[in-house]
Amino acid sequence: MMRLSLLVSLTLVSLLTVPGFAQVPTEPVHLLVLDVSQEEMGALQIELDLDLGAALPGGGFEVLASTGQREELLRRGIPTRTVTEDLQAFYANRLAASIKPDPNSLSLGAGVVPPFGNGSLAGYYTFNEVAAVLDQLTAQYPALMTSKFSVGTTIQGRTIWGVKISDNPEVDEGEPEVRIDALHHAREPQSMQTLLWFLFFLLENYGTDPLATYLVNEREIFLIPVVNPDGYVYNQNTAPGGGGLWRKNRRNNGDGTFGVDLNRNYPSQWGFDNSGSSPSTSSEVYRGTHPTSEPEIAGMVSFFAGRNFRTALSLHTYSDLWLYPYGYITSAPANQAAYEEIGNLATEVNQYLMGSAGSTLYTANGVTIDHDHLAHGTLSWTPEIGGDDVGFWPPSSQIVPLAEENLLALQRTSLASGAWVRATNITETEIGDGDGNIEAGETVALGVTVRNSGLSSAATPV
Ligand code: 0X9
Ligand code: CA
Ligand code: ZN
Ligand code: CA
Repeated sequence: MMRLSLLVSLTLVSLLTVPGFAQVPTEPVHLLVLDVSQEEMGALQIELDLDLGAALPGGGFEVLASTGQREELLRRGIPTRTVTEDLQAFYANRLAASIKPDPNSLSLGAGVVPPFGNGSLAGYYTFNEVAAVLDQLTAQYPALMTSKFSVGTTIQGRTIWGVKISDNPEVDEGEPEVRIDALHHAREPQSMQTLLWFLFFLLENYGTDPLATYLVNEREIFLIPVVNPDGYVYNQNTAPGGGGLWRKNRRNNGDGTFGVDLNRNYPSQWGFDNSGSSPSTSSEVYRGTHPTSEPEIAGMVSFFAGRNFRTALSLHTYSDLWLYPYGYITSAPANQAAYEEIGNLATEVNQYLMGSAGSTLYTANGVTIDHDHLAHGTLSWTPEIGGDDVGFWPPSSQIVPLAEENLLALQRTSLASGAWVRATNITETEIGDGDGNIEAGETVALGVTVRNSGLSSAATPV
């Protein structure tokens, strides 16, 4: 009996080894909670090459660790609790049991193939499906959206696609520019789904919804749904049912290890210190050999330099956070008040915790938000979409709700790239007998206070 089950599992293992993918992860990783301070976490991350998943709202950190790393943590007496054994298998099983949204009841994205939330990667779009969806949308809405264009080419030769949404999309009309990107980290597909949900909102509601119409007419919205195609396709191939945990790109580091963390490779403050960013090739936060060493980031950096983004979002998952600069140190920039004002308005629906990245999460250098801020003065946030209940691969049934809870935030961040005049207070003064009722023939004076929460000036009268 024992022998038979051993044989069966050996056969399964060899069936699961996909030819042509030498890097199929053999060692399972587990999800642990470490009850440590931010400083201890920073040190452990670098010392033990720990893979940080999330910061917990009540304190402590979720980390992804191999069996060997877990043993080392326990040996050192670090307060360690295992939440999930073999996280990739857990995600894959949960996805297999989850129900995809019914295309007939989708409020957005029902008309494309495959419909939103019905991608072939457990509901998530594959890299090729993202490109196919962009092509379908350009064909359907040529007056509102450009054809997909290249922002750069990856090490494996894939194109990083961008699109621009605006009226007269092929013309640079000088309208305020905003950028939203997603999937720097290959295991964070909900970032890409959230970005595309906003794209569907703009296109499908243009001409009927006043906000969609205004944003398309008065802004130039640049979207880059997959910054790390090589890493994402690696997850597709190694975990076709979803749940792949690869994070970095797929650079061959030449020493048996693969990958550079694309959110450590930006040139601003690159390698400032070894907190949250590592010079070690095997680290999940390996920053590369030099600033902008990765073609993905070289493409992003030159794209930013050629545009004038006033606001930007670089979407990640997960932890329910809304992070602004600085990332590389714990202090905040001089224009923190503007970050707070726009960030507070953005998070009104999702209620994500907002703060500077270095103080709220952990310090890390060479990150997107710091490059936006330091090199271009772009007001830039890194949202961490979703709670620790959903993790990196939320159930397929959560793809729409998580995208929807962030829709207002993407809309408002886009509004803020230009003038954004909002009524903040309305007063009524009855000119009459003062009894609080407007009797026939009486007049009420309305006083409206408006505030420009955006980044450009507006003409008066408003
Ligand atoms: O570590 C990251 O790159 C981001 N978190 S994730 O879990 N998606 O990997 C956060 C980056 C925010 N910036 C800093 N913390 N400095
Ligand atoms: Ca335009
Ligand atoms: Zn991330
Ligand atoms: Ca004025």
